Amino acid sequence: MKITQVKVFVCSPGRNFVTVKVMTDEGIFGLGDATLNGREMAVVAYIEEHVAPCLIGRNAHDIEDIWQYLYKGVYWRKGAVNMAAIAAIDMALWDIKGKAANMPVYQLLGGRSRRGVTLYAHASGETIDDTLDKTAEHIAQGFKAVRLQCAVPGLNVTYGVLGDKADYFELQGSRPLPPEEDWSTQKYFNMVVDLFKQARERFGNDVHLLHDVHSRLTPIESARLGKLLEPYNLLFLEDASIAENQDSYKIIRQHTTTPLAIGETYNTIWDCKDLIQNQLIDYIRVAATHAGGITPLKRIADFASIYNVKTAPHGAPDLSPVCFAAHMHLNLWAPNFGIQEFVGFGNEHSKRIFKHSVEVKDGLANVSEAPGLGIEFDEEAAKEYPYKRSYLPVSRLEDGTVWNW
Ligand code: GCO
Ligand code: MG
Repeated sequence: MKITQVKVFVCSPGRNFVTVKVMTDEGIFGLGDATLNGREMAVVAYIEEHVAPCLIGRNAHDIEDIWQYLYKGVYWRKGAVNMAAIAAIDMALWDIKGKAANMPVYQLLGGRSRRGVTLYAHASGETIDDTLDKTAEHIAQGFKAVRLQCAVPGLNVTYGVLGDKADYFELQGSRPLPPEEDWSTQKYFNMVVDLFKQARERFGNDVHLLHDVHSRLTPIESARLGKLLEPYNLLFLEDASIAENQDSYKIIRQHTTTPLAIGETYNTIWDCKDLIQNQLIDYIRVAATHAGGITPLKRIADFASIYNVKTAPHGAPDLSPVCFAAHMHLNLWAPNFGIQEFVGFGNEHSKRIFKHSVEVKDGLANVSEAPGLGIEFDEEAAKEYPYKRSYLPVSRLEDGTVWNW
């Protein structure tokens, strides 16, 4: 089965998505997600100019060979733009193989390891009460795990929070230049410990609670937060500190038993090899779209399983439903799957473009038996939502110093 064409689409039904369609001479095509939030057009140019011409005429069944060709052949290796491009091609080829075999992709990966995929929902509020009310709504809907984010009193904007304190990440669409957010670790600490204390008082110990620090703390501050949160039994504390220096997580690990998760920005296994091998984390959050697709995620999951590290794929709204579908198949298969982040299936515009086969019931997700990834993309509808330049925010400390985002 020969690849005849690689098409790239950019649409913005509320936020930008880059979707790749790989066509073959047998009429079967596959879909992939190449969305790199805030740098979308770099990936579009990369695929159209540098990747697509190399694929024409290749056998669409040679997933591994094509992955190695694109990864090793580029010479420069790694990098967010390169790996998002490889990811989209890889997902599309798995989609094609599944359609050709008339099987859902999870069957090709090795079959089902579980009844369904446990999801965690987002509860974000302007006050602790507001956040807890939203948590209660998710629990009432059947979710067994909820991520809690709350506005920090005294700051203008807080990551993950909407309303008057709107977090610019969530409201993509009208940010032609990067907005700026302020940060104070001192003010944050006062709020966050209270948030989880009250959450446990109100909801008891059965529900899983999670929290994303978005890399705002130094390792010793993360260690302190992990210790302070121990009584509230989090499923995990996400992105406590940046781990460009993977050894720095030893500091956090030496001080706390709060489970740690990281990895949503990682492009390859090399970004997390030491974290996994030294058992410095408990959950690895690499996403198919940003780490080269299904092929390397399967490899990372197997490697992580040796060290008791579970998978918890990134599931923010800037990963398209095509990526979510890819994660669903990996999650159904991976013996060491942990939990999947879930923010719903997008707005009404997005739902017109992407038609998926995922069903959610009582906080558990499942795919249909549709062959391939089980996702459809409406090219005509996508044309109604043209690309809009939009950036992620930049974070600064109160004295103006640029900080981690
Ligand atoms: C998450 C993430 C997102 C990211 C976003 C950046 O855990 O869901 O931290 O909120 O900020 O994906 O594009
Ligand atoms: Mg995160």
